[in-house]
Amino acid sequence: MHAIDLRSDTVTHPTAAMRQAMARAVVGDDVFGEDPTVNELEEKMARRLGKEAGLLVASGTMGNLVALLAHCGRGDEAILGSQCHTFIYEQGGISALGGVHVMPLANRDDGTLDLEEVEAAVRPDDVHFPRSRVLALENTHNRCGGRVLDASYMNAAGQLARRLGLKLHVDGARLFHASVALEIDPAKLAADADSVTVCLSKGLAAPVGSVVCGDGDFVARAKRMRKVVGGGMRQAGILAAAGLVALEEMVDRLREDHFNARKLARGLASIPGLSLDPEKVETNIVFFELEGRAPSPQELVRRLEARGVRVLALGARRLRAVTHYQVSEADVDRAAEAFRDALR
Ligand code: TLP
Repeated sequence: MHAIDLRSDTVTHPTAAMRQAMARAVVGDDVFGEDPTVNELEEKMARRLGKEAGLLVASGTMGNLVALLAHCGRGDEAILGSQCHTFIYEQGGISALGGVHVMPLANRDDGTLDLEEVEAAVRPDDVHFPRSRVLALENTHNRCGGRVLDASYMNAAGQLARRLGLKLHVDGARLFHASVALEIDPAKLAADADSVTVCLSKGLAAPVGSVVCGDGDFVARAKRMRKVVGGGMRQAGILAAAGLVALEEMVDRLREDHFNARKLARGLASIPGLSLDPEKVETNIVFFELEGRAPSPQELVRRLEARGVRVLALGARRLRAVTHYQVSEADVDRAAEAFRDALR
């Protein structure tokens, strides 16, 4: 029986249509701006998000890095969530490589930041302080359980950022998951952002790549940053070809992943020793905690592995399961049974 890999949606393999498109892709040197397939992907993604321009980058991490470095100079400050990917999982790259100071604020349960706290965190103009330059949000919010930040919150955050003279960056690694969950145009979620990173290689199943979108001046600055971190790729149309298929064929089906995640969450919630609220599972990410006499997360991971199910331990008592293209409804039922058996 095949293994059910719920560690992340990054484990998805390219579809047959992607592999065909990659084989046929027309390419050129993208550092010269001459790869027609890259240009097409960047234009289509920008249009889809209601932005002027796009930039293909190697990863979500690189997308956030080049976007934030395009907004900030050395000694500037980024206000962001203490649970966000950029703060926790990107090696502090904006500080290490770009000299950008960070002001982390506690994320609320639903992935949002309290906008009053954001306002209070903005530095006065004083030689003692860094300059507050950008507000960064994450949608969906990974460590807050794939929660969705809705259009009215994004709009309020955008209005506040403009009033305070901050740029708004959105780590939309899973922005399409949010738009599908809310049943709204992704451009509505991105409307107030000065920049957005969207990933092709998570739930959309492309092998490599993210696209950063914003206005033309922003993208020109981000492109310089991409080059200096060694991210200028040559015949990247091979990758962009898969990205175009991802954009055209893989977005609407995300609702299946959301359905499966909710189903998995209900299954897990009924197992003694596991604690979670399935009603809070809005997209494809399910976080849960071990309670009582349950084993350690690492021990549970081992027991599940022996039963053909893979999940990630992401805290002292926390684990994560993520649904995606390669996980069917039947797999989710089987995974819940494996949990039950592993915790018996
Ligand atoms: N997240 C990965 C791990 O790094 C945790 C995962 O398995 O979920 N923003 C968000 C919100 C992300 O979840 C991730 C990847 C990234 C950015 C970075 O993307 P990559 O891995 O392409 O650099």
